Amino acid sequence: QMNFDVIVIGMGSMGSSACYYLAKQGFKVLGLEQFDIPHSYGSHTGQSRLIRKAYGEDTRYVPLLQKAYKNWKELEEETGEQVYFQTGLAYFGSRENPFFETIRQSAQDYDIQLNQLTSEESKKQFPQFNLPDGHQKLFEPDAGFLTSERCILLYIRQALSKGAVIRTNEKVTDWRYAQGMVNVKTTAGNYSAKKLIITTGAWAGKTVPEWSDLFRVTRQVLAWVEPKNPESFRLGSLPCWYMEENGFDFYGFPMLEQEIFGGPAGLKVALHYPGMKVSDPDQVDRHTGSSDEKVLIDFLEKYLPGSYSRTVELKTCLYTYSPDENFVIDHLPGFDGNVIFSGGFSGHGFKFASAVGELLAEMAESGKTSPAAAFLAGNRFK
Ligand code: PYC
Repeated sequence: QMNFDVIVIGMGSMGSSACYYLAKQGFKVLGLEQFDIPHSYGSHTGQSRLIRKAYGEDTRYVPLLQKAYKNWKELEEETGEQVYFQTGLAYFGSRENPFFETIRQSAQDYDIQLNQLTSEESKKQFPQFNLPDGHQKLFEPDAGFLTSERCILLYIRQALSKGAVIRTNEKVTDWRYAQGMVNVKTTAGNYSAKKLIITTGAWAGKTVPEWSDLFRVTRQVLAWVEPKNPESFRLGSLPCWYMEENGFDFYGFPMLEQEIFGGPAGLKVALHYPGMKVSDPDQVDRHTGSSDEKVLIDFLEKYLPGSYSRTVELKTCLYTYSPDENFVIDHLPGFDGNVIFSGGFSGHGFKFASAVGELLAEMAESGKTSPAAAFLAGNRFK
C-alpha cells in the first residue's frame, strides 16, 4: 500500500490545481482520476470558459476572483503558456434581471472597470449584435476566457515536475477514515494518506454518500457553428458575451483558431440556463440532436445576424448545482479536519480553479478555512 501526505480524488479543474499547489508546497501528493486528463464527461470540456470579475452572482466572490486572476497569471509566467485571453465581456439582459445590479455593485465595491453602454454605443462597439432597445448593456474590459483543458494539463504537468504522482483511468471504489488516516481503494490499488481532498465535480454525491441528495447535476449543451460571415466573429473582433432573454441565459466566445486552441473549429455558443436534470453522472445521454441545437440556432439567428450557416459540433458537459448555487468548500464534518471537500460549482466554477486549488492546499496544510471562503461552508444547508 502506498502512503502519501495528501490524496486528491478527481483531476479536473479544481483537483489538478490543488495537486499543483500541494506539490509546490512540498507535500507528497497522489492525484486520482477515473478517466483521462482532460476528459469530456465532466465540467471542463470544450476549449474555453468565461472569466469575469464584476461578479453578478454575489459580491463576496470578488476577493476569490482577484486571487484567481493573479494565480492564472502566475501559471502563465511559470509555464510560458497563455491561458487567459482578455477579450472583454459584454453583458446584455432585461431591466428586471438582478444579476446586472450585482455586477454593478461588485464593480463599485472593488473598483472594477465596467462600462455602461447606451444602445447607440453598443451598436457601434458590437455591431454583430441585434439587441432589444430596452436591454441593459454592460462591458467589462478585464474579462475574457480561459483555455480550460490547457489549464488542467499545465497544472498536471507542473505538479508532476514537482513530484506529484498522478494516476489516470483509476476509479475510486471506496474510501474510509480511521485513526487519523484515510484509506482509498481504487480499481487498481490501495493508498493511504493523512489527508483527503475530494474534487469529484458531478460525482460528488457518489463520493460523499451523505451528500447524495444535496447536489443537482444538469446536462449542458455547447455548440460550435460556422458563421456565414466569419470575419466579424473572430478573436479580435467579437468579445466574449453573455445574454439573458426571457429566462434563458446564453453565452459565447469569439471564433478561435483550431491550430492554436484545439477543440472544435467555429463560433462557440451555449445555453447556460436552464440545463436538463440528470439523475446519475454515469448515465448521461451524450447524444446531441436537433432539439439541443434548435434553441441555440434560433437565438443566433435572432440576435447575431450572419453568425449561423451550419453546425460544426455539439458537445455535452455537466453542471453540479448546490441548493443555493454557491460553491461548497469545507472540511467534511466527522473526520477530524482531515477530509476536505470542494464541489457544487453550479455552472460558474472554472474561472476560480486557480484560487480554489491554492485554498484547498492551504486547508490541507493548516486545517483551517480561509476567511475569504467562509461563506461557502457546508453547514449552511443544515
Ligand atoms: O460562469 O461565466 C460563467 C459561465 C457562463 C456560462 C457558464 N458559466
